[in-house]
Amino acid sequence: MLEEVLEGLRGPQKSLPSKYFYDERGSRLFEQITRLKEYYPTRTEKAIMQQYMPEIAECIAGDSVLVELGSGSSKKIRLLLNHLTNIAAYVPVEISGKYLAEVVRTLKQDYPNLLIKPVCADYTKPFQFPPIQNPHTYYILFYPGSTIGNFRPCQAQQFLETISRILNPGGGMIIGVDLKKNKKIMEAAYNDKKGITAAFNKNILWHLNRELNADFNPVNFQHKAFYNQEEGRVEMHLISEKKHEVSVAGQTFFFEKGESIHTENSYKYTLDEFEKLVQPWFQLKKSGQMTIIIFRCNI
Ligand code: AVI
Repeated sequence: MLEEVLEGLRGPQKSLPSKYFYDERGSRLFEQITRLKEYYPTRTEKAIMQQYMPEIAECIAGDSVLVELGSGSSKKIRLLLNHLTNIAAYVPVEISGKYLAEVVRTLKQDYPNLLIKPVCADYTKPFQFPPIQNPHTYYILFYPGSTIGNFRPCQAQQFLETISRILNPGGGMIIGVDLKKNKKIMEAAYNDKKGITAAFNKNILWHLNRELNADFNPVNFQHKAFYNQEEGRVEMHLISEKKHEVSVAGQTFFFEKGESIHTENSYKYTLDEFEKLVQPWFQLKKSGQMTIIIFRCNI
């Protein structure tokens, strides 16, 4: 974490890896974001999943292991679990350990017959996959929420390549991706009136203060989010309100008034662009090898 953070703050455009939003408080704030009126992706994706669940469930063999990377509240997986019998196991992978433990506790109560093998890990790095005692043939990756949009397209391709090597033939991926749409709708989703997204953005600084002995004062920064048309992404930044300095693990960083820390990219795709992105590794229709189901996250 320290290395990544220092590297990001040393660049001419200061930046922080967006995965560090998600400590316990950050995960809760994100949960609140998903319920906001302005934040359309979650409810839209849920509606699509509900509508097409019988077709989706049909594509998943009974002895599959469901793997969810960045499982968070594990709410959407319930839609799948409710439609599937005889799943070999569910493997939620989540960076925030406390949150994961809490979520798994309630899942176990609600699905007493399901084998749940939680993994507390940063899934962007190699991690130990747990042994699955139940017989199983296929791995199905569940990757909803347009989280793929938080990678740069070249990183997304590397990620897809890694995934395709892990999934045995016959395995597959259920992925959610937010499509390009009206700029106003996209910008409103990241600038909610209640200020929850602003609190979520600033939470990364509290996280660094705690974990890396930093002394950011979040009051000195303002939340900014906008759609960058050229890059096809919503960007989130924290803008320094005044000239000041901050110490991180004993190293000093200078901020000018108005200088930004780039904290997140959320890429939006057209369906064509997304097809091109996944094409080297995944087929879009069910085939003997691999299945990918694209959820159209449209308003
Ligand atoms: C998790 N990820 C897909 C969210 C997004 O829309 O990029 C994170 C988020 N950032 C601000 N609001 C939500």
